[in-house]
Amino acid sequence: MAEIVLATRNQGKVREVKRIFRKLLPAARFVSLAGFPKAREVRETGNTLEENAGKKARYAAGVSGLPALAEDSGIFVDALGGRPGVKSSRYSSKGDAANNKKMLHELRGVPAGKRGAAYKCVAALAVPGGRVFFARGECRGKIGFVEKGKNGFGYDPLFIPAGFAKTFAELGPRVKDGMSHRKRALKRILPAVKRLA
Ligand code: ITT
Repeated sequence: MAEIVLATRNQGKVREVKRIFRKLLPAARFVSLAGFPKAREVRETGNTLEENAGKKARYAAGVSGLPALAEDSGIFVDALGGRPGVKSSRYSSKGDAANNKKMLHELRGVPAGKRGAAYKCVAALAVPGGRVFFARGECRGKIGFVEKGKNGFGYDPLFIPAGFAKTFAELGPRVKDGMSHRKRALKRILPAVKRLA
């Protein structure tokens, strides 16, 4: 099977994408974009997850000459009108810990029944000089009142998936991978990945 460039700088995503593919398609082989000296950071200027995922995948395929898989994701909070959404990684501009603090601060006084949220992910697979395939995944849940748990990354200590009473950071990788926005998007893009073989 052809090598695929994993076009992300987020180590939490790298871990999850590899873990999810180990189950979905064990033959898939990933290489890091960091191994290509010409590769630069892609500015996420799009207003949608699709735009940013497509931009990152196209750039990585161009600079590496290999098929490239990228994803753009975020957390969309009902009580915040869908924010931080596509801007989730830059919400506080000070990293994951500060993002979580800011979210708790913005949601102070919001009752349990109104703390609904969705993680969303768009995966994009670009073939050098060819087309880009897209697939979307979502996972609904709610935002807790305090950070809990040590697994995962980003907003996981705050995100309680629907049907559970614990956060993704408490539930751990098996539960998260069974239902996450990333797993759902990657499962849907699988046929396009298999056609690369
Ligand atoms: P790349 O663009 O290099 O892939 P990034 O961290 O900038 O890395 P995004 O722009 O897609 O990626 O931002 C997604 C943000 O949404 C990420 O930084 C997290 O804060 C949050 N996020 C997405 N999926 C998540 C998950 O499964 N668990 C926790 N937080 C998540």
